[in-house]
Amino acid sequence: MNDSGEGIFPAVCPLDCPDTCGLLVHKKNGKIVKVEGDPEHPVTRGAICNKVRHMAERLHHPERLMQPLRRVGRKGEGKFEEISWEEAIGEITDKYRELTAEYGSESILPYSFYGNMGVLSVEGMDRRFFNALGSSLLDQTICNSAGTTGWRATMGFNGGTSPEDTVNADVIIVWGGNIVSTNMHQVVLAEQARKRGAQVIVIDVHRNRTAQWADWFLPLYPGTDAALALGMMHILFRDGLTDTNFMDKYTVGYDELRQQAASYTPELVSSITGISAGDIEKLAKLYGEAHTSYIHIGNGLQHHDNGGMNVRSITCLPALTGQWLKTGGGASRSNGGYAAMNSRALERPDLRPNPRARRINMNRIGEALEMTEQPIKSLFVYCSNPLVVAPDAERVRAGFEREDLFTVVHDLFMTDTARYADIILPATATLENTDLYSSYWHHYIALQEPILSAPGQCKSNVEVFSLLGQAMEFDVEAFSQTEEDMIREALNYPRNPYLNGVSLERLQQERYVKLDMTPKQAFLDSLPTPSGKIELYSKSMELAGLPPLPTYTPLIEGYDGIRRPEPADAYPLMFISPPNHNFLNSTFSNVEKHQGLEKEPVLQIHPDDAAVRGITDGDDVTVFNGRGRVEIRAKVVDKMLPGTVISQGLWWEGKDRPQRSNVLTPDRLSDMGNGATFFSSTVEVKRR
Ligand SMILES: Nc1nc2c(c(=O)[nH]1)N[C@H]1C(S)=C(S)[C@@H](COP(=O)(O)OP(=O)(O)OC[C@H]3O[C@@H](n4cnc5c(=O)[nH]c(N)nc54)[C@H](O)[C@@H]3O)O[C@H]1N2
Ligand SMILES: Nc1nc2c(c(=O)[nH]1)N[C@H]1C(S)=C(S)[C@@H](COP(=O)(O)OP(=O)(O)OC[C@H]3O[C@@H](n4cnc5c(=O)[nH]c(N)nc54)[C@H](O)[C@@H]3O)O[C@H]1N2
Ligand code: SF4
Ligand SMILES: [Mo]
Repeated sequence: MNDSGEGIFPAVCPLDCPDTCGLLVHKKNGKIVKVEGDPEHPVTRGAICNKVRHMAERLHHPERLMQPLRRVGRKGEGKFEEISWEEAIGEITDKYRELTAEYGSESILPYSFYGNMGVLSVEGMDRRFFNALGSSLLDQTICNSAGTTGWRATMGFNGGTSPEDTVNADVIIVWGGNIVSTNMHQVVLAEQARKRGAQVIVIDVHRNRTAQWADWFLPLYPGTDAALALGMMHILFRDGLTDTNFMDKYTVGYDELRQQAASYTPELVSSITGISAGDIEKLAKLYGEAHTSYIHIGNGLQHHDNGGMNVRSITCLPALTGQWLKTGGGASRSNGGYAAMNSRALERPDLRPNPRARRINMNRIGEALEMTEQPIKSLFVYCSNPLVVAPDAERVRAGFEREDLFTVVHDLFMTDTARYADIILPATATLENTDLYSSYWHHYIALQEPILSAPGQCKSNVEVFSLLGQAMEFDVEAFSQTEEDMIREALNYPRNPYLNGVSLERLQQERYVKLDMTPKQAFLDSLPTPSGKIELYSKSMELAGLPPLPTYTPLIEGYDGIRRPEPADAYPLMFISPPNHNFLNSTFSNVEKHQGLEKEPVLQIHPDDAAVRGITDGDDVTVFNGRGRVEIRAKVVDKMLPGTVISQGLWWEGKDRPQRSNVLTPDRLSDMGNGATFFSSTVEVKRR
C-alpha cells in the first residue's frame, strides 16, 4: 500500500460503467482532495464524468459505515448497535452452520451485483465462499442477460466492434442507449467521426441527453425496436442494399430472413413504432448506403418482455450489409467476451459439495422470498442494493421484512437494503484495495493498488469472504490466497487468446495493458454459434421454443402504435425508468452533491397526456398501478410520443424523497436470458 498522505496516485474507476476510466487521485493529509482523469489512459485520455469527479464526497461521506452492526430495532427501522468483527463473523458462521443442519445449505442465498467491478471482489473470493458453503446460486440477470442472449443467438461471441475503430464510421446509430450519460467516451469517439462528416442517429423512447446531441432523433413506442429493425431489413432487401457475397460466406438463413422481412412493410412498421414510413425509408437508405456504419446497442431496449429479440434483430443488420468487414463498422453492445478470465480458478466451483444447487433469479427475489417449500432462510447482500434496484419493490420489501430471514449486508452505506439487515458489515472503497479491472467496452485491463488506508473497521470483499471461509474451516489454501495470487490465476487462461501476454508484472509496470486483439482478424471465420456463422436463422432459438427468425412480439403489458389503450384500460401509460446522469444505478443517490446535481426525481409527461389529466408543469402527481404507487413532481415536456412517461434515476427511498421507481416495475422475465423487464410497465397518473 502506498500510504504516503500526499501526492497524486493512479487509480481505476470501479463503477459499473463501460468506460472503466483511468483516474488520478490527488491526496492531502490522507484524504482525497481531487479526482481527475488520467491523460495516459489510451482510451479515456484524461476525461471523466462529473459523478466520479465528486467521488471524494462519497468516499469521505460522514455517513460511511465504519463498524459492524447488529440490528436492535424492527426490520427497516434502521436501529443498530455496534459489534466487533469477531462477533459478526461468529454470528454469521454459527447461523450458517445451524441453517445448513436444519434446512440444508441451499437455504442460504448470496445476492450481489457489480457495485464494484473488481474481479476479485465480485467474481472471486465471494463466489469461492458460496461455492464451498454450497449455497443456492444466484442468476445474475438484472442488467444485460436478455441482450447478451439475443446477441449471442446471432453472433455467438460476446463482443463486437472495437471502440477506437468507430471513429471511421460515417453513420452511427445509438439505439436504446443514453451514451452521453452512460458511456461518455463513446460520445468522444463519435464526435471525432462526426468531425469527418459522420451522422449520428438516436433511436429512443425519449429525447434524452444523447438525442439532444445527435443529428437526428427518432422517437418510437417502447418495445417496438424489433419491428423497426425488420422494417429496415425489408427496405435493404427490397432495394438491393444488401451484400449478398458477405451473406453467402458468413451467414445462415438469409433467404428465410428475406421472406420474413417482406411482411414488415414501412406502413406496417410505422403503425407499430410510431415512426413515419418516410423516416423508416430514410433511415434504411442512410444505413444501407453508408460506407461504414456502426450501431451502438444500448441496454434500454432489452429491459422489455421482448428485449432479447429486440437485440437479436438489430444484431442481424450489419450482417445484411457486410459491415463486419469494415474497420469501425458492425455493432456492439458488450465487449466483455474479449476479456474473459479464468473463472474456474477464481470461483473454485470444484469446492462446491452440491454442483446441482438450485438457481434463484435475482429479478424474482421478492417471489423467491415467498417460497414456503425449501424456503430461503438467509441472504448475504453485497455490491447491490436490491430494495431500490430490483423490480416489484414492494414485493421485495415484504420478503426482506420476514422476521425469520437472517440477512447480512456488506456495503459502504446504510442503504435502503441495509436497513433490513440483521448484521451489517462495513465495506472498504475500491481505492483502499488491490483488484483487477477489465472493461466491457474498451480493450484495456487495469490494476488497482491501495492508495488510501481503510477507514474505521472497513474490510474488502476479499477480506470478508476469506475470514468467513477460514471461520467455516473450508479449504485452507483457497481462503488464504493473496490478491496477487488470485490475479495471477485469473490471467492464466490460455482458452482466451485475447488475454495472451497480460500479466500481473506488466500491469504493475504499465498500469493499462491492452488485450492482444490479433485473433479478432479471424473473428468471422470461427464464430462460436452452432453453425460457426452469423445466424440470421437460429435453430437453437427454435429448439428453445422461440421464433428462429427476427420477429416483432408486442409487450405483455404495454402498448404500441397498433394496440393503443382503450378508455377502459386502468393503466394506459407506459412507464420507463432509465438511469440518470449523476447517479450510477443507486450509487451516489445518498450523496448531497449528486442529489443537488439531479435536483429531484421527476415524472416527464407529454403535454397531451398531461392535459387530459388536468396536470400542469410542476404539479405533484401520483403514479400508480396494481403493484404500487409513487408520489412525484410532474414535468410536462414534449420529449416522447404521447402515451409514454419517463422517470430517470434510481433514488433511495429517503424521508423526503419517496420515489422508488421499482415499486411500479414488473418482475416478469424477458423472452431470452431470464432478464429483467423494468421498462415493460404500465401506469396511470393523477394530480394530487
Ligand atoms: N450516469 C450513469 N451511467 C451509467 C449508469 C447509471 O445509472 N448512470 N448505469 C450503468 C449500467 S449498469 C448500465 S447497464 C448502462 C445502461 O446504459 P444504457 O445502455 O444507456 O441503457 P439505459 O440507460 O438503461 O437505457 C438507455 C435508453 O433506452 C431507452 N429505452 C427504453 N425503452 C426503450 C425501447 O423500447 N426502445 C428504445 N430504442 N429505447 C428504449 C431509455 O429511454 C434510455 O434513454 O449504463 C451504465 N452507466
Ligand atoms: N427501474 C430500473 N431498475 C433498474 C435499472 C433501470 O434502468 N431501471 N437498471 C438495472 C441495472 S442495468 C443494473 S446493473 C442494476 C444495478 O443494481 P446494483 O448493482 O444493485 O447497483 P447499485 O444500486 O449501484 O448498488 C451497488 C451497491 O454496492 C455497494 N458497493 C460498492 N463497492 C462495494 C464493495 O467493494 N463491496 C461491497 N460489499 N459493496 C460495494 C454500493 O455502495 C452500492 O450500495 O439495477 C437495475 N435496476
Ligand atoms: S463512471 Fe464511467 S465515465 Fe465516470 S469515471 Fe467511472 S468509468 Fe469513467
Ligand atoms: Mo446495468
